[in-house]
Amino acid sequence: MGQTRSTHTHTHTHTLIHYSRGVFNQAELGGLYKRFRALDRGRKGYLSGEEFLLIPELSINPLAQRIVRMFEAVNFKEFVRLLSAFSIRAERDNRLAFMFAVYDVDGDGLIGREDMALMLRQLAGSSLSEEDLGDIVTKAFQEAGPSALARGGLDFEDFQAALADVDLDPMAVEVPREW
Ligand SMILES: [Ca+2]
Repeated sequence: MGQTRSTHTHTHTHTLIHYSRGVFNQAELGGLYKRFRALDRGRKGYLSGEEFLLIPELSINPLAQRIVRMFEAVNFKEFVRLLSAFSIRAERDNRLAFMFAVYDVDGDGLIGREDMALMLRQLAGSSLSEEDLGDIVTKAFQEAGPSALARGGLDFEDFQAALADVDLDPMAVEVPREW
């Protein structure tokens, strides 16, 4: 890569640290910016889904496909926010909130039957029959409890409770300090 003029101003960096919810420091943001520029073919100022998945640490993550659908184009701010939510250093509730947003496919604030069916279909592809799919979703709802059943989906509190004992670290993607 040739040396390019940095567009970072001091204020901009502070905004970005805030945007990463304090997960990344200034030096790490500088590294991320270099990586972003290297992935951004043609200097568009954003990454396509395909370019985003060129990050090896992300391409092996099961959530990455879904995220690419959420963001057809990822600008640098979104890039920072996404990678910070994936970090092992992110606060648990921030990571859960991010996962919740990913699973709430239609964005209505509940993880409902349709959301689950869509997720499962994306993850399992055609290997899952409609009947199997229905069984899995029904079982998940029964386990989520009567309030979720009555509401027609898991809200964020249900989701937090359902994952209370789950270690999120295996789902984390740690960004290397040096790219
Ligand atoms: Ca939903």
